[in-house]
Amino acid sequence: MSIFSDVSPVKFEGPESTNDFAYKVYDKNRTVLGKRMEDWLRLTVCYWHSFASGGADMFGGGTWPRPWLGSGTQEMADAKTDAAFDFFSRLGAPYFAFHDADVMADANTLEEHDAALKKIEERIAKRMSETKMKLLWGTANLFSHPRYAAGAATNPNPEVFAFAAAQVRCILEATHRLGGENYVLWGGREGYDTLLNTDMKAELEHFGRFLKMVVEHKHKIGFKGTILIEPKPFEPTKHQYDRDVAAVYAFLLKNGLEKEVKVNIEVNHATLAGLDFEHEVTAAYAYGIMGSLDINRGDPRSGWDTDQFPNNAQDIAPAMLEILNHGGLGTGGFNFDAKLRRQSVDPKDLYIAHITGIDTLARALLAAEGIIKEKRLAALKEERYAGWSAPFGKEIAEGKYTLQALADLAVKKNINPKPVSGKQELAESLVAKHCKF
Ligand code: XLS
Ligand code: NI
Ligand code: NI
Repeated sequence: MSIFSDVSPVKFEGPESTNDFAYKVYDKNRTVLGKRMEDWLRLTVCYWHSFASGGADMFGGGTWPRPWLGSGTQEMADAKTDAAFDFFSRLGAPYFAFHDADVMADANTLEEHDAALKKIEERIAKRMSETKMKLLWGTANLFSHPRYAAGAATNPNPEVFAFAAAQVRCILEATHRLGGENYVLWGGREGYDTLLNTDMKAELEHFGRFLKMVVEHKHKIGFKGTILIEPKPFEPTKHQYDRDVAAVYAFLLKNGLEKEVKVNIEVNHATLAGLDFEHEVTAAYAYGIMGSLDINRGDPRSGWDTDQFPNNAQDIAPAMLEILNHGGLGTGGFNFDAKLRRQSVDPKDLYIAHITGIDTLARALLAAEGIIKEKRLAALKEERYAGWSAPFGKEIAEGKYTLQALADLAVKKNINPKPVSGKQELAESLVAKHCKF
């Protein structure tokens, strides 16, 4: 029994249902383009916003009843674990994700840290086998403790770098033992507040070194999951080095890690970077580094990481289309790195938030299926690029011409290409009409 025990396991009841605690669209066994909804979405509940936080903001303390928060004892960590798994198993999402600090009792030294994490890992493993929950990813919190105020891997002090290495070793190994399918690094404070006191070149080199050590260790322990970097442009730092997918790709290339590390893209981090979510997803596929998603949105006007649950399928449909066209996320999933609003003090609010988010993803999935089955959008794109599949286009792309040879040929043939419609309005209408569920 926990504060989340009042709701019975959430079931699919269909679009006509008026039950707030039922799925209207998410039907895990429904087949979408040959794959079950559950297998496309790989839905994930995050630990930190829902169980390890009371909803405090910079203007006031926590408001949500989370009786285990505050003391940091083993007893309270155990109670938190049990409540979290009670919620997970009733919601019916198959995955969860956590930071080391979210789950464990407080520790003062690295030795205590190791022991406390191992202790709670036993309980998590037991609850996982009872509930059949799976771990999408584990991660280290390398940004909350005061020692990380100037970053972890990019800290001016190598001892902080070493402390972070010790922390990552513990949680990477725990993630491996718990069958985690990915390991995430979000560089919360890997950036700067002012360049006046920052050696950017050195910090970037240290950041690269850290990542190489993580990858080496992953192979050493035989972890088969994917290592993911989560890009974000700023907050808490003024500038974060892994600001977007393109910056991460450049960083990976520079360090020879482009085949080893992928990205965990968060919707609102894209918004904060001034990019569309579908831009980041499309870029990640184009660079070959698509990994996983944090599907929480922001508020386009606030400029903050407000971590809200998604509730608009049409916003997500273009990215979902890209994901379906690539056959899904591989080891990745859709993680709700999202939190309730501060007034949502009823434990049941957490169910409503997740159910709405999950139904929104299911709607976007069905919209993408409709767009693909209709084939018109794909045909529009194909037609637009048709010249590149014809012999002349192919020869250019394959490098048959030098600039001089191509210029000579263009002059000789007196080519004079006419503008053609990009059909943007039609493309947009072909998406909108499928967002009807
Ligand atoms: C913060 C990030 C964080 C990561 C995990 O903005 O989204 O929650 O997902 O450290
Ligand atoms: Ni995130
Ligand atoms: Ni975030």
